[in-house]
Amino acid sequence: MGKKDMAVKDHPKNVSSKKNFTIRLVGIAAVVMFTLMMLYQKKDRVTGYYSSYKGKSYMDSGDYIYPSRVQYPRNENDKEKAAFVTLVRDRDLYNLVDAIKHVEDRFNKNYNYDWVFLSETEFSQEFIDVTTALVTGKTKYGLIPEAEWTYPEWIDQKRCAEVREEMRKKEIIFGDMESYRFMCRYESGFFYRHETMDEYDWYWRVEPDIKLHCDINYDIFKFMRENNKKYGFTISIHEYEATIATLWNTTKKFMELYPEYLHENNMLDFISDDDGGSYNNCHFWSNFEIGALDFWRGEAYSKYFDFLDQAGGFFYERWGDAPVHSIAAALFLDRDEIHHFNDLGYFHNPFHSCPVDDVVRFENKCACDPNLDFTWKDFSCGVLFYTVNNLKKPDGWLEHVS
Ligand SMILES: Nc1nc2c(ncn2[C@@H]2O[C@H](COP(=O)(O)OP(=O)(O)OP(=O)(O)O)[C@@H](O)[C@H]2O)c(=O)[nH]1
Ligand SMILES: [Mg+2]
Repeated sequence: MGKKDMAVKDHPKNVSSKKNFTIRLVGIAAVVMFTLMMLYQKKDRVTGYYSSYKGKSYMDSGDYIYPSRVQYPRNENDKEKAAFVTLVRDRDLYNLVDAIKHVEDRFNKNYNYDWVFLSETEFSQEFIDVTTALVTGKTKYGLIPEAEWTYPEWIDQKRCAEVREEMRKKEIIFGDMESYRFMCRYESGFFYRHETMDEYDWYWRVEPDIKLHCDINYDIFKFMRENNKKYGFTISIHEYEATIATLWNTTKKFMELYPEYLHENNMLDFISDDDGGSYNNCHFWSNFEIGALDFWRGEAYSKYFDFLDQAGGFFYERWGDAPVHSIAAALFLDRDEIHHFNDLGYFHNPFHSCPVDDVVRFENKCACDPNLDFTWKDFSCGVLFYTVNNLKKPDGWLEHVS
């Protein structure tokens, strides 16, 4: 190409007309594409074929304002040090298989996290074979040390038996069961110390007979870490008062002794309606938990658990791990470290969590009836959680309060 040709080609007039032509071309292409899209959608409607939800994603915080104040992870290459953990009896294997399959199909088949099974008796080969076949990550089977599934030496076992008999007469739920008490104490103070859990920073507790109603399209452990969350729940509820008669007074004594463990941005207003005078019985339902193990392993919670254990309420009453974990999380964590998963869809008899927001439900292919969602109902503590934390409730939540 000669000097003259170049001069003609680069003349300002030619450059500008070329630019105009390009703009026009892009404009025409956009109109054609839009028309084709409209025709395609129309054709879908007319013939009755609908494809999956393709609208705005609730995970895209720029476009979609609910839920607020969290970011969904983008980089999913490297895994977190995390595992599922299930305390279960060998004989409950076939109540557990469906729960595992739900979690695998809805989440773990894409992430392959490990799964730890714990029990006070050895697991059978059948249990090991069946669960290993179902889990896409590594499976581990832990035997609970005898000392952690029995009465501590300072507990008066005769008094325990009397309490169980009294609770049986009063028909207090699980009140007559000894094994239930060992279970609650173990979930409160020991599962995170089992040697099979040593290599992990995060856990997700799974119980037999639960269901996950929705796909989870992001790495939920990464979500916890990237958003500085330490404790995640799906359902919150009021505890039966008769099972925890002295739990709050014992907790108050602990707070007087160790005021330094109370976080300055704690969530006392979620567990007490009178600034700590009494417990309102609100707790996170601990059959589902996703959390940071370092919180339970840390100084504040370790001291708190030991204090409760000395008081004996796991046996002389029937303290559940749910109120114990919840009170600790509400007092010792920053309130912003606690997260309500409103997008998973969850079932543990008899309550459902089912996103009432259509976008969340459609995007995650939730197979549940939003009218059954427990979150906004009276016996739940969901409304209180959103209110005290100044969180935006989903559109239409008021239609689901009763
Ligand atoms: N290994 C073992 N696990 C137990 C025992 N009792 C309960 N668990 C487990 O502890 C967890 C809680 O027990 P659940 O019986 O589900 O208690 P719950 O959720 O309060 O009550 P329901 O589910 O309504 O029966 C579950 O993961 C059970 O598998 C026990 O004696 N031994
Ligand atoms: Mg259960």
